[in-house]
Amino acid sequence: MPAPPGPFRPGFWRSPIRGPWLTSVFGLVLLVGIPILFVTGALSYAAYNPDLGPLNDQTPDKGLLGFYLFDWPTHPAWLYRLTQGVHVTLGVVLVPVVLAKLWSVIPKLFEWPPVRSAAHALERLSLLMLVGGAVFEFVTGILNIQLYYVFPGSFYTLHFYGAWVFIAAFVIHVALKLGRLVRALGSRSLWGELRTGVAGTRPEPPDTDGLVAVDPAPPTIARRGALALVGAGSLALFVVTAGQSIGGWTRATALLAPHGREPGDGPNGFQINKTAAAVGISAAMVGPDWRLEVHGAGPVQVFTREQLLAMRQRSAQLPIACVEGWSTTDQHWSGLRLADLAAVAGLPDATDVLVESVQPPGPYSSVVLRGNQIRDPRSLLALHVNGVDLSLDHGYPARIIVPANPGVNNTKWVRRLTFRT
Ligand SMILES: Nc1nc2c(c(=O)[nH]1)N[C@H]1C(S)=C(S)[C@@H](COP(=O)(O)O)O[C@H]1N2
Ligand SMILES: [Mo]
Repeated sequence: MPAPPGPFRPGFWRSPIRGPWLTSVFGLVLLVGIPILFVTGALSYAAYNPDLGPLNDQTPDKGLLGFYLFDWPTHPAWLYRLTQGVHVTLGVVLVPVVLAKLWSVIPKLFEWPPVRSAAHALERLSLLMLVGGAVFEFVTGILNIQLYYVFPGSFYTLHFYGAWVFIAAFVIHVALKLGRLVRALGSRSLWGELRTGVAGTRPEPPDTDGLVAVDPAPPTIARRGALALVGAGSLALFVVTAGQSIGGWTRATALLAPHGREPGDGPNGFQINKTAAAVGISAAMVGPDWRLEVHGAGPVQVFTREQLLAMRQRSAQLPIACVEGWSTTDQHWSGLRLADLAAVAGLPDATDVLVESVQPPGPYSSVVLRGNQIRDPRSLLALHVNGVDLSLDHGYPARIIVPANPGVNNTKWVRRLTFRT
């Protein structure tokens, strides 16, 4: 059967720089970058403590995919800030490389006939999973960090299962192509390419993969130009993204940060994820009638904010680091140690604590924290930040702050703590 006209015809793709060498340069960058994205993503999953039960677990059908879950540590306090900052920043920075890699292999996506043999069918299926998985993971990730929740169901679940499909296809792809990648990289010198302008640009020798154009057009860009274009794209994205994770003055450069670059002034002037208004919390709900309930071994204990303030106040310097990649520098929090509250509840050896907020039940309104998080002396039910009362948006009258905890588990507007063994 002859190939249909258009992109299925060998003569259709004419770029003189398309070929195994250029594909392999982009491939090498992704060979390093994708595993880092996968590992930091898998760590973020562990950091959410999904093994602590149904409340934390948005992926109850994970089965074996949760095999590696471990007690997420509280040291160093900036751990999640680092792993998730790397995950999000690297994901954004790799977008131009992924696009360039797809461009460089596009003739392969239009192979004719579509299937030649069983082995060829398997290879093409793995490519479908690879390209589909990559596009899916990058698109869901970027929509999430831009707070654009258009997917059916939860981002978290989609991104989690998508990651496993993608990494499986990635491993197969690397196993099939690694030899060719090494050979192709050895076929030309990078320094030679960097010294070659448009006029001297020649196609690579014909290849069995069908990347090199059979009927190349005259060059309009050198390989170094293509590399510079992609590199400049990645660098530009780095510059407008990284500031939201690094903080300090660099936040002013984070043009893509969906929460804006100016978190406000004063002691409460740092990033807010959901404002009180956004989740339906009014000042009246946390006014003079607000009480903290502490459940544990004995009868329920109830405290007013004044009573909590009369107890021993402790402080800690801790950041907030959100799954969306942004984080704050360390803030000075003070309030009650979770460990002291566990003792108040009669359960100094509590293995977990259920934290519930004033917010009506729903996403983010409650969470379970683990024993190691309760026992860290820097883990607080904070009443103050940077020397003043928490603002309503930062969780007044009381919020959780635990070192290395993903932001989402630092529940704001707390009203009940249930310690358990
Ligand atoms: N009750 C409640 N707590 C919450 C949230 C929420 O929506 N409701 N958002 C969480 C998320 S996703 C993050 S990143 C942090 C952000 O804290 P901040 O707004 O004080 O910076 O609060 C967490 N605590
Ligand atoms: Mo968050």
